[in-house]
Amino acid sequence: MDTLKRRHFLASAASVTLASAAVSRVSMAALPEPVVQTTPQTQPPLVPNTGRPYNPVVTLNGWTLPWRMNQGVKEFHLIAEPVVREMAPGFKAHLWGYNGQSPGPTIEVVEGDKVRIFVTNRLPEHTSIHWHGQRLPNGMDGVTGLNQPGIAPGKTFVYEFTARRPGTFMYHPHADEMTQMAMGMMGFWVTHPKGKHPLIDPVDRDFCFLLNAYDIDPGSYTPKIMTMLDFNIWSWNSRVFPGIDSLNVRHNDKVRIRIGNLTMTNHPIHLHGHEFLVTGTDGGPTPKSTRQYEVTQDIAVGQMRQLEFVADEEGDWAFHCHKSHHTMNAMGHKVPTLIGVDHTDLARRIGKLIPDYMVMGERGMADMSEMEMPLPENTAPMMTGDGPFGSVEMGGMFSVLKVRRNQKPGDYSDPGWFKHPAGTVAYEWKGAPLPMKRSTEAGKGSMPRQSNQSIEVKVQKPSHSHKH
Ligand SMILES: [Cu+2]
Repeated sequence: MDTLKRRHFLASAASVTLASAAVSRVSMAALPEPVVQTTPQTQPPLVPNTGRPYNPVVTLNGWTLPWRMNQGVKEFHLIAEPVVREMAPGFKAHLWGYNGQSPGPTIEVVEGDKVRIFVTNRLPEHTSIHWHGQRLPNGMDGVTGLNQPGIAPGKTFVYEFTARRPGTFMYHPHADEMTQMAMGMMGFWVTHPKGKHPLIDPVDRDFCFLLNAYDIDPGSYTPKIMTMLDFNIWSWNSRVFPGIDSLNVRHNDKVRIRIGNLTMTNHPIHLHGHEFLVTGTDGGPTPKSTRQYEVTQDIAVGQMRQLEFVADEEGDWAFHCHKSHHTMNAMGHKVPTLIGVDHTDLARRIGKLIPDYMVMGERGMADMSEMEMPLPENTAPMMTGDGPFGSVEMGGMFSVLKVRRNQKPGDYSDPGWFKHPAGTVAYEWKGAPLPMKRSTEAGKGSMPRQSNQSIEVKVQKPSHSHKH
């Protein structure tokens, strides 16, 4: 994990952490050193070297958060902060996330683990974390105002609970949720079973990602947080095709894909070339008697699903949301041109009027120098992706399952395009065209044709006289 950059900020944060009454309850020398990830590339599985063993997951275009063991408790440190996320090559977004990225790192624990999560808030407003789907003490559920006060900017809170049931979970703020989730604050959580489980099979590859959505006009960087339905960026782990890494597996691998939906609409996720079983839902592993083979699984808002299959067909198989508008990138028409807007000067001038004003993403980041660079239009093409046969004409929630005989166990690298055996690719018909002949039987049966005259259909458009 040499791409992980460790950030030392304990000295500057010391006054902050000591000021928190919650932290002082925990007997410890210091907070766990926060680990920050700077690349959006899929990181290899984090094989556990402390605590109970398990078979780690691979987070698509993401990573798993390392922990430290403290007297039998697994300790994690999440930093809620503004981040710059490359959503696809040439397209960056100013989001809010955790530990350098949106979504935040995946948290992996084992059933029965005692877990302590430190959450430091570096956002300009209060936050909290709700551990979506977990059994835990009510005061650890993270709903601001209901279960705890919000975590003020600069403060650190501690969440402690035992991961009681194995399964697929998520985490996200429960404070100014509309803003903070629209800005990208969310993460994945996997609780592995301790030992053999009758309903949880061991797999060779275990992938996970979140469905998320943004409204970012082409040429701008920050999501519009008031959008309720009309999003234009449909992403997996805050990446859009062709920025989403392929899922690379070995032929005949048993594969599990865990998906959580934190958008505002449902997504029918469709896999080509294989049938899968839904082996897990929000409530944990599904009873075997309820499992049936599917090629599409609808995932509703707030739901998690586990899809499992044996990858026994070689090739490059499309894997995508089946809503065709969700496999496209930004389609904005009323686009304000922000290219060339000098945010540095804007911030300085507004700062005279509002002393605390800051441009999104300013705190703790070097984005201002980036803004002064000459920028190309910051967006991803609506339909794009160069495949071996031309443009794939996709965007958004689209990736490829690559099944290869020579993919080594544990190797997640991209094997390149599939080399089709001779005679197995659709081809153009080069023979004589078939004669076209119209049927003379039309109109028979229960609905006989009345006359040979053609019927004209008049379309009356609604008038626009009323004012909006
Ligand atoms: Cu969709």
